Amino acid sequence: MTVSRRSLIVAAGTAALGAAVDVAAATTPVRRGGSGPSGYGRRSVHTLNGWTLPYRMQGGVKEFHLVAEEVEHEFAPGCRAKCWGYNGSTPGPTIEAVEGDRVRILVTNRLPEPTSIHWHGILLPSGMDGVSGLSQPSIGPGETFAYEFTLRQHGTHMYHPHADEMVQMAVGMMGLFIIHPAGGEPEPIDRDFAFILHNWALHSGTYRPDPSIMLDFDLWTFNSKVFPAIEPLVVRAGERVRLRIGNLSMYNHPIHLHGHQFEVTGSDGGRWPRQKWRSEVTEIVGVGQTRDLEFVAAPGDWALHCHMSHHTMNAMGHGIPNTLGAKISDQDAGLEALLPGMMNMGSDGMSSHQEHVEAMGISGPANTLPMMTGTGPYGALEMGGMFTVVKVRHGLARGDYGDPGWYQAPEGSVAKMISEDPDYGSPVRRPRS
Ligand SMILES: [Cu+2]
Repeated sequence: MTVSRRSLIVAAGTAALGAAVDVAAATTPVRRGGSGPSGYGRRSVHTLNGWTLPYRMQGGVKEFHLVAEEVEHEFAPGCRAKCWGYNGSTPGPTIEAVEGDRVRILVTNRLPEPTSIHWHGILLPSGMDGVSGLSQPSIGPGETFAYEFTLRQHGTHMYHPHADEMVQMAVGMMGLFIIHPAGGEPEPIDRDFAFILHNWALHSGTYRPDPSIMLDFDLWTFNSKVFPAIEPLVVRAGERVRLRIGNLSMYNHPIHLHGHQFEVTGSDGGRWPRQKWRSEVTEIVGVGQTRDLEFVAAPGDWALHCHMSHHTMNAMGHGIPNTLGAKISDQDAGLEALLPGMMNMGSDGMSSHQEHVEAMGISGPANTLPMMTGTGPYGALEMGGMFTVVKVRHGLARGDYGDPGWYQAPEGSVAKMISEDPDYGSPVRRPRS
């Protein structure tokens, strides 16, 4: 049975936050693709590559239904895996509600092992905290548990299992839990984006993330997607934008935005008082933390990425000999005899990697993305992993998130070549000692 759009909560974009409409009971949990309006109109969070879970009103309680289950997931075209998530996706759907709401969250376990859900950062009775064995019995396979509590705060929060946590999180079980302030935003937000940082050990040629890996991951993701599959953040010039970023990976990630100084305005602890805001261009989102970043958008195409350079690459080998600067081309013939098809790389830097993969059509191992990829209006981007583009344009309609293509820079405002002579000019060098 599919849930019709009408059976979901529908509130006009102009409706006050928190104004809920009772609807006909829907008895089936909503899977990805069956998503409808979240009920918060324009103020709704835009989950990158994701969706908001609809709810239904049951006697004054907002009732949500999560299903923990295996999902088929695509990190980017050419790389798929069997992951675990909620309601057909990893991360699971975003839960949105309003400070003061009473919420009931049904959790059905369709995994082969017990699970539970911890509501990360949310103030609630101890018995609703979701720690298997400590605050509740585990939810066994096939069972449905009900969590119910009243939201006494606002802010950017998360949910994840607290049962066999290392395995269940490593294979994708997590989601965002956004609580809007009861009185609306003191500073109106025009576009409110949300994503979770994560890492995955999906070894070349395999289709199941490996939960045993602690450091050397293959994929670094925003909402379980890598560049170039992470959707761009489309914004109208002059709009106030918030990025809500959570981290349930195994690393801290310095998230860097080009072209703007953003203000860090909130965290798991809600929206900070104005005197605590600070101006940054890079903000470390630590493991288990969330951060809210706000800025007024300036026109252009602006990179948004993790500043750990390995985290903006896709699958790569570790522990291989460093050939940078080595003269090994004379050895090629001999090596070719020993290793047919072998091609040495990296002695002049790695830039040729993307060219080799794309122009020369060299395919890597099965189900493995090239280390760096993507082409912009001026050539190869040589990126992967935690990288996407904030596309700010004049004249977009409110609520239009459609990809506007590449930025048309005004005449004379793009860096350009002025000489092809390596001896050009008289640059000052530090004297040799
Ligand atoms: Cu990172």
